[in-house]
Amino acid sequence: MSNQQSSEKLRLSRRQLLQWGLLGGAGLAGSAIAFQQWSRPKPGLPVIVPPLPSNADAKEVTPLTILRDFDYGTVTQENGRTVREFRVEAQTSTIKLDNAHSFITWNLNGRVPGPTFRATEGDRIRVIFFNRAGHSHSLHFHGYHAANMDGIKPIGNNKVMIYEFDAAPFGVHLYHCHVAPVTRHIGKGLYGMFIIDPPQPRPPADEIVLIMAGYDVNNDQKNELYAFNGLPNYFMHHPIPIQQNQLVRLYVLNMIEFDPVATFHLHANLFRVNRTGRSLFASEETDVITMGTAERHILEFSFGYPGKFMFHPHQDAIAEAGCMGYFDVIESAKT
Ligand SMILES: [Cu+2]
Repeated sequence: MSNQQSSEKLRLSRRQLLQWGLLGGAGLAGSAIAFQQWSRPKPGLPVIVPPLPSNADAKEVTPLTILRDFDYGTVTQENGRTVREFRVEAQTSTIKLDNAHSFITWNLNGRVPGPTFRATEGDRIRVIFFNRAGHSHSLHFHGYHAANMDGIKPIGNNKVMIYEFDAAPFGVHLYHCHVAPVTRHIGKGLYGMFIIDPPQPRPPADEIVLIMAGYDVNNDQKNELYAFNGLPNYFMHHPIPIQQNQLVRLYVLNMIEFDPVATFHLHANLFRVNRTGRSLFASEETDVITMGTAERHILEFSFGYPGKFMFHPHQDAIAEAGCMGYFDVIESAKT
């Protein structure tokens, strides 16, 4: 092989590696390289998002509709930069957790979890927070912001607060009420996810939000019921349709109070873990990841086999009390 051929080969492989996102990610181990390579979607193929089951009413907010519902706010340009304005209202409302339990929630815009706010790093975020819940509440965002925007000051009933800050750093974040006792304010539903996309978007994928939470239904500082996206056992009876061989990007958040940790486990597969979404690359591959309260990650996977596959925390007592669901992998047509 001539020197020219050899350098061309090297250049091509460098280009290919760059394409796969493997150069510049310092410290990636050999095994990381192997699964990074495998995880890339085939270029040019559209992302297939199977429709939700026909019985899901588009107007009704359910754990299924929350999955892929991203609130990008009202976008304006101010002095040459993108401003995203979110108008939200703290409310008090009752939801039916199961046949035996109605539960009074404190929530945003009538839903538990609250809206999934989404922005790109560097956008200006303006959250106009109306408190009509009957109690003092606040919105505390994770991420960078000034002290007076930290959301620890209670906002009284019928008061308004405007939280404003730059969206940074990119990653998967969260917000929640920070009024004491925080266990109670979060446990009653005042929390949600806040996704900040990197300036260069992640590759196309079917993007899904799953938030784990617990319900202390008798005020004994313990959870009696647990849920993904607000309702116990919902995804057991309404499996999440995903497409075979489709890259799924799961944004997962643990908002369970009282229990120190919960894991997330996926059946018959492994997922690539991007901790807090703070990288463009995954750092490990596993099928169970341990998450303390407020920890959140991006988990990427695709299913090679069609059929129904469970996901749940491997604290099986938590899973059996409602934090349990299925993916329904729809078979792709053979090409
Ligand atoms: Cu609160």
